[in-house]
Amino acid sequence: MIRFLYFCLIISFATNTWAQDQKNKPLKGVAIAKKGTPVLDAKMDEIWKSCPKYMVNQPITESLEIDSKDMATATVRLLWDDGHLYALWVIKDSELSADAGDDWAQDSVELFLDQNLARSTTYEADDAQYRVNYEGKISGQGTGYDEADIKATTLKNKKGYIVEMAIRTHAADMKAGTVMGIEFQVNDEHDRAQRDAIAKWFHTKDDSWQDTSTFGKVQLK
Ligand SMILES: [Ca+2]
Ligand SMILES: [Ca+2]
Ligand SMILES: [Ca+2]
Repeated sequence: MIRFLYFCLIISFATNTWAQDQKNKPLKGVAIAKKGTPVLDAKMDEIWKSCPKYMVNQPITESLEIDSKDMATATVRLLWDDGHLYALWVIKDSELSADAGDDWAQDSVELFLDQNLARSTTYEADDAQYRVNYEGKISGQGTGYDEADIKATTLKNKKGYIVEMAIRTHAADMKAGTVMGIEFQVNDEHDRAQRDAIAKWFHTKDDSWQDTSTFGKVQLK
């Protein structure tokens, strides 16, 4: 009898632990942004250290011109406050270059944002693509893109570079619980003046620049 009760206890404990693990497990394609305001200096503020980080390391196969193990990858952390979404990128890139003529072909990171989560297949007035190259040059596209909405700083290091960016939001209700569409991308110019690899966080096709329907999501916490 005692053995049976002990057995039941173990099963119950295992089931609860499993349920708890499932509850705490991050949902694929859903990023969490904590509330906080970092200093935009390309250095990791204390608050960043407590944020979950997301891997931008999935190659777009048809755009891969180099071995995927040589491809630039990144981790991204997110914060938000009343008027902004912030992203801290730590990029691993062994060969830094901005020799390519097109901004999107230079060593750079891109954040795609669908502020009203309409998931439209074309860009609407709230949708934009924000890009920062490793030297801190800002560019972007999309119906909702305004260069005045983005500020960023960058710093090179031994393994690659860091980008800390602030995006001024205008179409999202910035409060806990709000969800926006989001995607992250790293462009890698490797050894020629052209883009040799694209790494992404969630959707592994090169169409986030024109279609918001396949973005992942960010939830403000
Ligand atoms: Ca900082
Ligand atoms: Ca939208
Ligand atoms: Ca590179």
